[in-house]
Amino acid sequence: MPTTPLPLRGLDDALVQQYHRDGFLIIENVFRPDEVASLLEAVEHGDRVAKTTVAPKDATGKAAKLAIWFETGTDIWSALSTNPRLVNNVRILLGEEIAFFHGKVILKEARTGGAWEWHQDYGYWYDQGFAFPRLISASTALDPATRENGCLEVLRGSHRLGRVTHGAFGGQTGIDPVRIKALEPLFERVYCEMKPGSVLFFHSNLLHCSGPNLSAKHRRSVIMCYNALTNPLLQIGYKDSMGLTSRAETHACPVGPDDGILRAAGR
Ligand SMILES: O=C(O)CCC(=O)C(=O)O
Repeated sequence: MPTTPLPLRGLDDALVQQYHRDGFLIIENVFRPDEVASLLEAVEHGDRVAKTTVAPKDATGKAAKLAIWFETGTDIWSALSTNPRLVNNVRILLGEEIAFFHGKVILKEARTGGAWEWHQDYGYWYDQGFAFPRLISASTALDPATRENGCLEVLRGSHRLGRVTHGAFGGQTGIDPVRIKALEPLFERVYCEMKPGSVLFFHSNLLHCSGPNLSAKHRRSVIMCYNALTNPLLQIGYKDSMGLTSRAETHACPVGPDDGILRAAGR
């Protein structure tokens, strides 16, 4: 699908309108090859991914592996989550100041990577207590993302449905497949094929899924999620499967230096 190179100073009004219409936006060349190489090095050899990887099963029993964390820290992942090319553009898209929520690396490895069932991120985050769906995810491709290796699939404009009920389907939290079948003809299904360094910004109510990776090529990506700074996290007694309550920073996400990723990698 056609994508857009990042305008020098950030997203312009036409791209913001496109985001509000479609619920997502793919921007090419946000990160350079040396930055992507540094992030992949940290995926393969860094502590953060090694220590935070979990592997929920998909409907067929394949592991949908991801590493997930809730604090910014001081490493290369912190440099990515505070990079102005993400933070400032998320601020522009949400139209308000933002706080860091969490980061995660999707590890969809060759031949073994599991699927993600149809869901909205706010289907999960509503239950965690976020009062409004004023949250955005920014997914950066680290490997080429293609239909063959299980790229993200979205229903264009589906964020306008509002939050849809989620339940336990296919071993994951997701939307009832019967409802998805009925909803799908209302929207265009878009396969988000992306080059490394491209970023997909998407609304927390956008319906999305991704297939298994049956190909010989890895599909790894890193997703930074941000909450509007004034979006309350309600204390409603939510606990995750490990008994932990939900967390989100309560201060504005810092804006780091543009070359922070390379600096953190010692390049
Ligand atoms: O990137 C993927 O394959 C799935 C990620 C996803 O669905 C999510 O983070 O909500």
